[in-house]
Amino acid sequence: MTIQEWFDKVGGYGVDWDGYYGFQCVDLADSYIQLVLQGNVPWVVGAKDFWNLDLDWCYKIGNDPSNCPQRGDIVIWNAWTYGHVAICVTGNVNTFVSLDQNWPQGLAYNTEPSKVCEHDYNGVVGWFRPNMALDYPSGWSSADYLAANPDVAQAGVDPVSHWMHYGFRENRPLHPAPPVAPIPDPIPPIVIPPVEIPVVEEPDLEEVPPKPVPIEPPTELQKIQALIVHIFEWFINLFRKEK
Ligand SMILES: [Ca+2]
Repeated sequence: MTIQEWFDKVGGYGVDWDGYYGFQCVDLADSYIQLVLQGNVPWVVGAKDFWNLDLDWCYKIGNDPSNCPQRGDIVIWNAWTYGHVAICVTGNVNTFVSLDQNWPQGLAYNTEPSKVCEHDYNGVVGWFRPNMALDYPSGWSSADYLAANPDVAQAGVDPVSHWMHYGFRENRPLHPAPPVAPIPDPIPPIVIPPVEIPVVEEPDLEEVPPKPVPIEPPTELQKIQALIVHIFEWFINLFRKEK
C-alpha cells in the first residue's frame, strides 16, 4: 500500500504489530516497514537500536542543523532508555511532524492509539529515507501500467508495488503509448497539361517577288578601267584591219 493508504489505515488507531506490550512506537515503525516498504521487519530491543541496522529500501541520514526529515522518513531518537521512533509527515529545520505511538513517553503507557505529534530535534540521531516511491503518481491506473509494461503483467506481480519499488526509478511508462496516427496518403503529383505551341507557317518563297537589286553607279576607277579596255580594243581592231 502507499504511505497515504497506511496513514489512513493506522492514524488514530492502536497498532500492536508484535502482539506484546501494547501499542509501542516500534509497532508503528514495524507496520510501516512491512506494509509500505515491504521490507524485512528487524527485531530490536529498543527503538534506538534501529539506528544500528540497515533497513531494506532505505538509506540513513544523520541529524544535522541544516537538514530535516521528509514525508515517509523513519525518524530515530537515541535518547532515554529505549529511544523512540516515528514516521515523518512533514518537516523543516526547526520542527517536524510525525505519526507516533507511545509519545510522550510515560503517559498512557502502551494504551494510547497513534497520533500526529510535533517535535523539535532534541534526542534525534537521524532518519531512514526510503529509496522508493511512496505514493501513486498522478493519474495512476493499474490497468494502464500493466498494459504499458507487459513484462510486469507477465510476471504476475502487483503493479502498485512494482511501481513503488522499481518502476519510478526505472522511469517506466505509466500509460500505453497512444496509437500511431495513420500515415496520410501521399500527395498526388501535379499534372501539367500539355501546352499547344502554334505552328507558324513559313511564307511561300516563290510567291514573294524578288527584291530589285539597286544598281550602283560606276566609280571613277571603274570608268578609267573601262576607258582603258575600250582604247585597247580599238587598237586591236585597228591592227586587224591593216593586216
Ligand atoms: Ca507491541
